[in-house]
Formats: sequence, structure tokens, C-alpha cells
Amino acid sequence: MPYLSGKTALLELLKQEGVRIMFGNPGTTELPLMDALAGETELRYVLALQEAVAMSMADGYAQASGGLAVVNLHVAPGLGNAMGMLYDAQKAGAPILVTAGQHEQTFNITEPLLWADLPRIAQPFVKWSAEVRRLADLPLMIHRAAKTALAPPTGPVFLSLPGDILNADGELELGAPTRVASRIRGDADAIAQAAAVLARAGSPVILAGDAVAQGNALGELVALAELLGAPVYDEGMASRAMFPSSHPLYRGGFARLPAVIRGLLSHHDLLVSIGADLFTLSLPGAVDPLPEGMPVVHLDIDPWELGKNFPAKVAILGDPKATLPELTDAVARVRSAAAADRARTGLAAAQAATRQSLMQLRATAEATAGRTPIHPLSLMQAIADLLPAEAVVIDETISSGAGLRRFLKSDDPQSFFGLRGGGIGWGLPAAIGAKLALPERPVVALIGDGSAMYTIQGLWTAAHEKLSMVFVIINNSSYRILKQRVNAMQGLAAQTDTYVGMDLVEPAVDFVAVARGLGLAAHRATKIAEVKDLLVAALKADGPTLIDVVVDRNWKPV
Ligand SMILES: Cc1ncc(C[n+]2csc(CCOP(=O)(O)OP(=O)(O)O)c2C)c(N)n1
Ligand SMILES: [Mg+2]
Repeated sequence: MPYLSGKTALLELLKQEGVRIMFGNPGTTELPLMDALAGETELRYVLALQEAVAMSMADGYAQASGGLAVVNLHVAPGLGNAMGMLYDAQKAGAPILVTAGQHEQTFNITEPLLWADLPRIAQPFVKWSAEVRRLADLPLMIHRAAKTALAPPTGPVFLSLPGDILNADGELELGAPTRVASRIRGDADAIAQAAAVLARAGSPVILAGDAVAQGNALGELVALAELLGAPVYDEGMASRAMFPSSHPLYRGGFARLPAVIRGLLSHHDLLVSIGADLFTLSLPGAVDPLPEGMPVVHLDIDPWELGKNFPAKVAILGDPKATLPELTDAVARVRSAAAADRARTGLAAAQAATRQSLMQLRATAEATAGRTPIHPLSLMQAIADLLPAEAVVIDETISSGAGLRRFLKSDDPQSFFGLRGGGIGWGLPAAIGAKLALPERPVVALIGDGSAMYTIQGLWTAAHEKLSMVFVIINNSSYRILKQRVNAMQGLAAQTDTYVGMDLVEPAVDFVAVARGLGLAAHRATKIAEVKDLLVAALKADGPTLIDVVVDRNWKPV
């Protein structure tokens, strides 16, 4: 058995688990770890200047790499700073080992500075939360944490690392990683039942969720959609590209208001959820989003999601990549010639309707393209048209992103990452994590001005790491979405046209100055043509660029 210190063992164990980057922000309780890192060559420490930034960088890295990300935080306040972004990571199912330094165990009873019971703080947002109590347990606990984060449904785990554990040494058996094979094929009887329901459906609609992207099952979902002639929407808060956006059955993101969802579903007689959440609503409503009696067929890797809010006629626990081909084959086998004909007609009609709606969207965008200040829809179109197919887009556009994924060529599961959890401030650092995971691909973050200010110091890390990537700030100098929402309440704000706490003016944030101060090249654009020129140059630049795009502050619909 090797004789090792806890801190060295920790690094060895992480490397065994395939970890090459650790995100973090250090303090006294992390000093043993920082000391060990001084002699480390294979594992790189990426410094974030605030823990929320470190957490979302790890989230972006985990989602873009599909592997384990590790983040190290500083005791209770550091973990506290990261909690909002840990919430987002959990919602996105990002496999992250969150660690925090802790005081020495014999010292904790005195309640030293910065101390708190860390596992209890992290617990609600992680799959497993624990403190290492003995050096001998460290290997088992690191391996268990990594295994648990990566086993479906994937998600963050938390380990508290007391100083005495990291500083102790002894003979340690390092053990070995476990990977849970996750291509779970759904129950054969349930697949047959689902196939019978699908074969009879006259006008099914498919909602695609993160399990499709995580399992790299876009091609398998395309095959089912084409067979059924069914249009496909992303789930309401999409964390990934779950369906190729250039496919003629792709309809874009789903609604998040009950009445709108109901309206969309009322054109169909069957809802097929492939890993999609039913439903993430942004506000409650007077109507039920699911029309009465509408049958649901639901396939997911997470048993919690199956039938969570609405009873499923057939619920299949399984991995989309492993299960969809069997389901698609079964539908083709069991359905009648008449049903197959109907589906082919449906396919042609659905494709025509998709094309029509995209043309309409493009026409609306083009109609606003010459405007100053820039209209968000024409900005989305201009950016999407310019980006190459291999671009990776991180979307925290909030009220400005309508049409974005329909305009984009985002056809692979790594081509798009969106704000699944809704806690803003995620996108800017998540884009940095995505760039570190996908260094060969152009990475472009589209971030609302309000959202950017939650984690703006992430820009420094992009400059420090010399990452060639682009941050586009959609700058309406306001929390525009909140104005829209408070106005919809038809209360005092609407009557008096007064919006308290929603204007980022007097002074306006000077994003160009802020970005330059953090080491980036930065420019301001007020016209679409300027945005295009700046974006073309930024995509070729060595190092990060921020483009501050002044957009229309008007929050009313076009
Ligand atoms: C951590 C967190 N704090 C506050 C909010 C509430 N919130 C939702 S959207 C929003 C404003 C976003 O502003 P911006 O990024 O500029 O987008 P815009 O609304 O202007 O499109 C706020 C404050 C939130 N979702 N998450
Ligand atoms: Mg804004």
C-alpha cells in the first residue's frame, strides 16, 4: 500500500477519476490542497474570483464534456456564494463533485471563523452530501462521489474535506473508479404498449428533454419523429440541444405558461415526452396545461420525472439512445397501412408548417433589421446566421432570445446550452467551462446585461486562461423580462407605467470599460452591421472579446 498524505491522495484519486481541471477559489481551509497543487502537473487549477463563478464554470464544463467536473469552495461563505449556481447545476443534471475545505475536526466544536455544518447546507441540491471523517475513508468517498454524480440521473454531489484529513498521512489503498453503465433499455412490455398507443395516434407531438442530449440520442429521436410525422419541441427550459435545429420537424422551445402550453397541445391527440419535463412552468395559471383526457407516453432515465405531475398512459424507465430504436421499430411493425399513410401525410404537413413558421419568423426579424436601437429578434437572426455549424452557443438571453435556436444551426448535443434552472448569472461562467471542455470549437455566450452582472468577474478568468471566445451582452439597460411580467399583472405598475428596481441606469453599466478592466478586448455596437463585423473579428481573435450590443429597451411585443 502506498504511504500518502491526504492532500496528495485527493489529487491522485481525482486523476484516477479522469479529472484534469479543478475549478475553485481558495481560502485558509483549502491551503493544504493548494500546497499539494504546487507540485501537480496533470491536474490544472482554474481560478474563479467568486464561488458562484467557479460553480457555473464547473457546470458548463461538466455539461459540455459529459464527464465529471470538480469545484473546490471555501467553507460556509464560499459554499453559500455558490448555492444559487449549484441549484442551476442540479436542475441541469450536471455531474459535478463539489468540495469545500473544512476546519480540522477537533477544532470544529469551538465553532471557528467561517465554520458551519457544510453537508447540511449543500444537501438539498445534491445527490449525496457528506464530510470525510477518516483518511482511510477518503478513497472510498471520492470514488463513491464520482460514481454517484455520473450515474443516471446525473447530478452534483458534495464532499466536505477537513484540514486534518488533508494533512494526515498513512498507508492508503486508493481503490478504483466505478462507472455505472447507463444505456438502460426500457421494459419490453412497456415499449410494446407505447408502440400500440403511438401507432394509433392521429397527430402526436414530441417534447424532447435533456436525457436525449445527455445520452446523445438526437439521431434516434429524429427517426421516431419522422416515422410518426410528429413535430418536436424542446422542453420549456432547455439546457441542451435535444433535436437538430435544422430538421424540418423542429419547432423550437416549448411554452412555460399553462394557457399557452394548452393551446399548443390542443392541436394534437397524444403527447410523447422523451426525457422532457412536464412541465416547468414560470407562473401558475387558471387552466391546466394538459388538455383533459390527453394521453401521455413518457420515456425518461429519471423515475422521479415519470408521471410526476400528470399520469402517464405508458411510462418507460430507460435511456433514450438504448430504448428509442426499439420503440421506433415496434411502431413500424404494429401499425396498420392506413396509420402509416396518415403518418406520412402528417409528416409532410408538419414539415410544411415548420417551414412556414420559420419563414414567418425570419420575415419578422428582417422587418426589424434596420432599426436603431437594435431589435432583439433581428439581433438573434444576425448572430445565428453568422455563426458556423460547429459553434457552441450559451444562451442567457432571457427576454431577448425568441427564435434563437430556430435561427441557429445547432444540430449536435454540444452546440447549445441554456439556463435550465433559472438562477441568472449562470451563462457567462458556464460558457468559460464549455470552452475549457471544447477548446477546438468556437464558443459564443449571449448574455443579458442584468444576468451578466451577477458573475461579471468570470471575464477575468477567460482573460487569464487566454480563452478565445466571445461574450455578447444583450444590453437593454434593464431587467426587461420583469417589466413584461409586472405589466402583465395589470396592477399599479401597468397603470402608472412605473417599474421599480428594473432599470440599470444612472449610471448605465459601462460593459466595455468593465471588460477592458478585466483584461478583455471589448467593443460597443449599436447597429446590426457593427455587430456582424465585430463578431467576425472576435471569432478569429486570439483571446476573449466582449461585444456590448445596445438593444431596444422597449419591453412591449413587436
Ligand atoms: C439569481 C437570480 N436572481 C434574480 C432573478 C430574477 N430575475 C429573473 S430575470 C431577471 C432580469 C434579467 O435581466 P437581463 O439579463 O438583463 O435580461 P432581460 O430581462 O433584460 O432580457 C431577474 C432579476 C433570478 N432569476 N435569478
Ligand atoms: Mg436586460
